[in-house]
Amino acid sequence: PQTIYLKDYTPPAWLVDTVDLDVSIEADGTVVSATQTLRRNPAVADQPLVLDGEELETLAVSVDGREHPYLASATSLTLNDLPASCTLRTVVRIQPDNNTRLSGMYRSKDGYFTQCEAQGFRRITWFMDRPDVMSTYTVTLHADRATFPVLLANGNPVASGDEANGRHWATWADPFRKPAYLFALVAGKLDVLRDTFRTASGREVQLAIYVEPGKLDQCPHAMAALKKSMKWDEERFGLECDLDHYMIVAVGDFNMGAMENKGLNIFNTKYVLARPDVATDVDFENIDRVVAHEYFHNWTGNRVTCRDWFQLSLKEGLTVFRDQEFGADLHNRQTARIREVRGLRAAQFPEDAGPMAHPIRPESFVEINNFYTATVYEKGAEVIRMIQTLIGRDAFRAGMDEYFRRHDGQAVTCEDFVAAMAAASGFDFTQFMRWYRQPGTPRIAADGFWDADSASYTLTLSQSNPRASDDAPYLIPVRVALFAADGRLLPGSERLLQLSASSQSFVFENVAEEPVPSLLRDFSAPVYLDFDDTPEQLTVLLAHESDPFNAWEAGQRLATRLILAASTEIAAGRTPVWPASFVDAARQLLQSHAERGAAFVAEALTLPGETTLAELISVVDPDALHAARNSLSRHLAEQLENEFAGLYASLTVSEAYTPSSEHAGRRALRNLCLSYLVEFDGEAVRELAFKQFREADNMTDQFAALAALANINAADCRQRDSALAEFYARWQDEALVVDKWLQVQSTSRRPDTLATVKALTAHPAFDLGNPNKIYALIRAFGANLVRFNAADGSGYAFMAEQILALHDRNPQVASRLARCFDRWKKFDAGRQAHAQAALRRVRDHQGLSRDVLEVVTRALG
Ligand code: B3K
Ligand code: ZN
Repeated sequence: PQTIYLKDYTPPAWLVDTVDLDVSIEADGTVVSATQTLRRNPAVADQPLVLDGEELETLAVSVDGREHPYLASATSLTLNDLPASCTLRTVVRIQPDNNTRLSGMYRSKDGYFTQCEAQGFRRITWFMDRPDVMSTYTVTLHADRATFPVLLANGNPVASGDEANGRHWATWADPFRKPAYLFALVAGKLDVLRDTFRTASGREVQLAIYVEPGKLDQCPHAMAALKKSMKWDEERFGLECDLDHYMIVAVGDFNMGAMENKGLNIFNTKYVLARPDVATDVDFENIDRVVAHEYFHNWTGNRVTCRDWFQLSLKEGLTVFRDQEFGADLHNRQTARIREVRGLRAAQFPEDAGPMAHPIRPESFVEINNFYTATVYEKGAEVIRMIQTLIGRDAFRAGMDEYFRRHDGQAVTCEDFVAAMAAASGFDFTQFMRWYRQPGTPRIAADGFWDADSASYTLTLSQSNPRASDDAPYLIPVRVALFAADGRLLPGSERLLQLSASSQSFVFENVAEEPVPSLLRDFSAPVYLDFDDTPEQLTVLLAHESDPFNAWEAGQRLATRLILAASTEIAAGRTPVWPASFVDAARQLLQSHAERGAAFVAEALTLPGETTLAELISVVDPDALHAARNSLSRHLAEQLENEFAGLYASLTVSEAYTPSSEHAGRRALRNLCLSYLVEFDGEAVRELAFKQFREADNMTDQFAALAALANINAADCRQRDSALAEFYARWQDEALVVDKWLQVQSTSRRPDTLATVKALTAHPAFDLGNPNKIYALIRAFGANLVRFNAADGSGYAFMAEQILALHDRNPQVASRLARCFDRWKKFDAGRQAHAQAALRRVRDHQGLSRDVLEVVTRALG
C-alpha cells in the first residue's frame, strides 16, 4: 500500500463552490445524484479533475448538461478538457445495507446513518474528498415515509413533502462552507427530545436529540450537557453557536465515540444515553465531555478546519483541551487533571514508545484512520495546555481570538494556530514547535543541591528523548515549588521554569533549610521525570503539597517504587515486604477524606495500573507485576481493614442519585473501600458485595459491586455467578449495559478469563457487527495485561483470530484490535515468539485490509 507524506502536500487544482445532493433511498440501493459547481483554482497550474470514490456504481456523468468522457477506476474518476468553470453532475448507486465498515452511508437498526471523517464521503459520491475543499451543501432526501419518517441533513430544513408510493422527501441547506468530512445525513425512525438555547447575542437555537424509539428518558443529561457547553464556550472563549438548528443523533453501531458533522452530530449511543439505573458516574461525566467536545468542534474544527489530515491535532488536540477545561470547570478540577494524566500514561506513553509512535503531527501515513490516536488527541491536548502555561490564560484567550480573526472559514495548519498564539502573546514558539515534529516521550532528569552557606538551592534539569530523530532540546515548561520538611510551602519558591537547554540549572535564593522539591506541578509537561526523591520527601508532598496533582503524584511514585521492587522479589521467588510508612500514609489519606475530598482520596488510593507500570520495566514479567500489585492491595486491605470497613459504612449517599461530583466522589471512595475489602475474599465480604449489587438504586454502585465480585479468583463463588447471571437477565435489552457485562468479564483478573471471553464470543449478546461489543469484549481483553500476555501465547492467538475474523468486515475496528500487540517486544523471549507468530499470521493473510496491514507491519518491523 501507498504511503502518503506531509511534504507532498499540494493545494487542490479545482475548487467546489456548491454541492447539490439528491439522495434517494430505495429497495435495491441508494441513488445519489450530485451536482457540483467547479472552478479551477487560480493559484494552481491547470490539471485534470480527479475525484475520489469507493464502491460506487456509476450511472451517469455529465458536464454543463451534456455527456462528457471520463476515466473511471475503482477509486478515481478523471475528467479532462473541462472549461475553467463548469457544473458536474454524477449519478451513482451505493449499497448502504451491505456497508459493514460503518464508513460512508450505512444501515443500522433504526435507519441509515453516515460517517464521513476522514474519507467516508467518497463512499457516497464522486468528490475531491480532502478537507481543504470547502463548499456549501444543499441536500434532498427521499425515502419511504412509514419506515423512515425522520429525514435529516446538515443545516436548516428548507422544504419537505410527500411523493408517490408512500414516500416523502426533505431538503436541507447548510449555509456554512464545509469540507466533505463534515457532511451527514440520517433517515430513520427515531424519537426526538427538543429544547432551545438563547445565545449571548439573543439568537434562539433549536436543539434536538434523536434516539432509538423508547429511549427519550435517557436523553435529558446529554441535552443539559449541550446547553452547558454552549454557555461555557461563550463565557470562556466568546464563541457563540452560529446555527439555527443543532441536532444530535445517537446510533448503536458506530466505530468511535461521536462525530462533529456541522449542525448534525452523530453519536455513539454510549455518549448520549444515560439514566441513573443504567449509567455510572463515569458515564455521566464522559457524556458531558463528549457532547462538549463535538459542540466545541463547531469552532475548532468546523469554522476553522484542517488543511490536510496531517494537521488532525490542530482540531483534535485543541478540542480535547477545551473539553478537558469544560469538564474541570463543571466537575472537579483536581481529579479531572489526575484522570487525564492517568489516561495519558496508560495509553499515550506506551503508544509513544511503541511501533506506532508518531509526532502529534505525523509526517506520513498509510491509512489516516490509524492516526486518530492518543498521541494526536491526548498528547495534542497537552501541547495546547503547555502553550497556555507558557503564555498565561489571558494571552491564550487573545491567541484564540486572533486565530479566529485570521482563519475563520479557512483550512489551515498547526503552524497557523501557533502563529496566532505568538502574535497575541509576543512569545517565541520557534523551539516549542519541536513538540509537533518529534515522536517519543521526553525524559527530564532532575538533581537538586542545597547549599547551607549561601542558603540557596540549585535545581539542575537535563532532558533527553531517545525516540527523537536528533538530540536538539525541547522547550519544556516545568512548574516547581519547594517545601520545608514539615510541609510548609517555602515563600517565593513557586516558579514556572522554562527548560530550553539539554541541561540547565535554576537557583532558588533564601532557602534556609534543605527543601523538598515538587517538580512538574499540575503535570506541566507530558514527560517522564527521573528524580531520586526519598520516600520521606514523597510522604511530605503526599500529605502537604497544595497542588493536588503533585500530592497525588507523590503517592503514585511511592507506590510505583514499591510495586516494581516487589515484582523483582516475586520473580526471584521471594516474598515482598511492605514498609509501614506507606500504610501510615494511606491511613492518613483515608482519615482526611472530609478535608481533601473523597474523590481525591479515591484517586490517591488507586494504585498505578499494570500497563503504566510495565512501561517502566525493560523486560516485563506480567505475572510477577500482577502479583506484586495485588500483594500491595492485599497488604493495604489487611492493615487498614477497620478504616476501609468504617468508611464503607459511613460514606453512603442517602440523597436521591445525582451524578454531581460531590456524590460521585463519595461513591468512588466507598466503592474503592469495597474493592479493597474484597481482597480478603471471605464469605462475609462476598455477601457484602452481593448485598450492594442487589440493593443498589444506581448503576455506579451496582456495577462496582459486580466488578468486585467478577474479580474474585476463587474457582467457585456463588455470589459472583449469581450476580453475573442476574445482571444479564435484568439488563439484556439495554445494549450499553450488556457491554458493561461483557467488559467486566473480559477485564477480570481470573485465570480462566480467556476461556470466558472465548465462550462469550458465542453468546447471543455478542455481535461482530457492533463495534461497542468488540471493544467491550475483545479490545478490553487485549488491555488485560496479565491475561492477554499469557506465557503460552493463548491470548495472542485468540486476538489474531479475532482480527482476521473482522478485518474485511470492519477494517477500522480490526485495526484497533491489532494495536493490542503494540508492546509485544517488552516481554520475555517465549512470549515474544508467540506474539511474533500471531502477528505474522495476520500479516501474511491474503487480502489483509490496509488499516490492519499498516499496524502489523509496523509492529513486526
Ligand atoms: N472527529 C471525530 C473522529 C473521527 C474518526 C474517524 N476515524 C470525532 C472527534 O474527535 O470528535
Ligand atoms: Zn474531536
